[in-house]
Amino acid sequence: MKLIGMLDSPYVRRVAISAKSLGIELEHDPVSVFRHFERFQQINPVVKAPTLVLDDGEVLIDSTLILDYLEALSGKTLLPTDLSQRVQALRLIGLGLAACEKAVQLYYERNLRPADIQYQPWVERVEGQLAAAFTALEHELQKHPLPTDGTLQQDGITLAVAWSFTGLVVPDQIDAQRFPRIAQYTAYAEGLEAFISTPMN
Ligand SMILES: N[C@@H](CCC(=O)N[C@@H](CS)C(=O)NCC(=O)O)C(=O)O
Repeated sequence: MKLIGMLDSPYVRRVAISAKSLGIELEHDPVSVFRHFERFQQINPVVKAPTLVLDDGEVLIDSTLILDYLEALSGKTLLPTDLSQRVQALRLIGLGLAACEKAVQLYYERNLRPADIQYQPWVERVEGQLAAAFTALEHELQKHPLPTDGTLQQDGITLAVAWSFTGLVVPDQIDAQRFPRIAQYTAYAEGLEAFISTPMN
């Protein structure tokens, strides 16, 4: 199985880290959706990262769907089976993915759109949504701290990947004073082998 996409994509990184946590070995091909657009197109005409190419040639997209497949394949899960704990984890994952999406939008807005046609109300809307996602995540961590005992689950992986990615691409949106629990959990996760061996850059 081959994972296509650069690790500076939070979606690719969460799949790569999760695969390691599930004990699945993936071949990794760091094809860029921008710099290697045509090569990516040959693998997946939609050019979305991550793309997972299965051994039989079938092509999957979307990190959450790829994780669904990898969990089914491994017979393991990175989600709690207890329903109320699962709701809590799904809430964190949804907020983490929203933060990734907003950070990506902001990055594209700042780096792909020419400065003279940037639309400030849209930029402010996205910045507000990104801050709202981190505010909600911080609040959740205050209510239900994540374990820092050397283990990793999907909620912690997604949260830490989202925070690190935001710091990489739109660092002005990151404030460890305002979101200390997210920053602290991310520091813990980034110190684990699965994260260290899956660097963003
Ligand atoms: N919901 C998707 C989002 C994937 C996504 O948007 N990836 C970005 C890279 S970070 C991408 O493919 N960008 C190229 C494009 O959308 O044209 C997932 O979870 O995999």
